[in-house]
Amino acid sequence: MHADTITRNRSFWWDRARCAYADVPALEAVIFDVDGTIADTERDGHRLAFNAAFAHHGLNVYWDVAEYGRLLRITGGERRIAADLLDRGYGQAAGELATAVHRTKTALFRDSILNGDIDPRPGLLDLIWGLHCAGIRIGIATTGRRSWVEPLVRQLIGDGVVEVTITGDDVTRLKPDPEAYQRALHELGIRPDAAMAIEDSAVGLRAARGAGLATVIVTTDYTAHQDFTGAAAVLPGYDGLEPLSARHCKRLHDRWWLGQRQ
Ligand code: XBP
Ligand code: MG
Repeated sequence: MHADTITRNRSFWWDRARCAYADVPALEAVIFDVDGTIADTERDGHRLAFNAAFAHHGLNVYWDVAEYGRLLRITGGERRIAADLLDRGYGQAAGELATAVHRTKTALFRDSILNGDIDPRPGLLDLIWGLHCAGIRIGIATTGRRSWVEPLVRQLIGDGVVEVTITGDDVTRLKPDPEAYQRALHELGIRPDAAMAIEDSAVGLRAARGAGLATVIVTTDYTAHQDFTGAAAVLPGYDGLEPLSARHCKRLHDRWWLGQRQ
C-alpha cells in the first residue's frame, strides 16, 4: 500500500471526539451535613435533650421515637418545638416557649457532647482522613446550632481538618433551602461542580442539589425509606462492603458530572 493511503486511513487521538472526562472538574472539597451524617445524633441524642428540656420547663410534652421521626421534616430545633407546641394548642405562647426550651435543649446537648456521649458514624474517620491526605478539602453545612456543632466536630474529627463550618446560626433560611451549602461553597471559594455533599436525608439532598452539588447519601434508620432521586449514590453507611473512600468519592463525583454533561 502507498504511504499516503496508510497515513490517510490511520486514526490519531487528536482526530477523535474529546475524551468524555475532559470537561469533568476535579473534586476539590467534600461538604458534610452533621446530624445523621457525621454522627447518628437524632434518636438518642437530640431527642433525649428535647425531652429533658420539656421536663425542665414543666411542659407535659414527650417525643417518642416514632413521633420525633415525623417531626424531623421540620428542620431547626426551635422551629420543630414551636410547630409542635402550636399543634398542641399553645397558641401565641408557642414561639416564646420554643425559644426558651430550645435554649435549654442546646445547653443540655452541648453538655452531652462534652461528656463524650456521641460517637462518629463507623467508617467516617477513615473517610475524612483519606480525603485530607488526598488533598481534598473538608467543609460542614448543617442547620444545627453552632454552640454544639463546634464542640461535636472538634470532639469527633479534631482540629485543623475541617476548613469551613456553616451552621444554623449563619443562615437566614434552613434546609431544604440551599443557603447553607451556598455559603460553604462561597467560603471555600469553589464552584459547585468542584465539590460534593454528603447527606443523610431527603431534606438535606434537596438543599445540596439546590446548591448544584453532586450528593452522596448515607442513610440512617430514620431516613432509609426516603426518596433519594437525584443522588449520586445511596449507601447504608461509610463502612459497607466497599467502604466510602476518597477514591470512591472522586469516582462518584466524576461519574455524576459525566451523566449531567451527557
Ligand atoms: C438537623 C436539624 C437540626 C437538629 C437539631 O440538621 O434539623 O435541627 O435536628 O439541632 P442537619 P438544633 O441534618 O442539617 O445537621 O436543635 O441545633 O436545631
Ligand atoms: Mg442530616
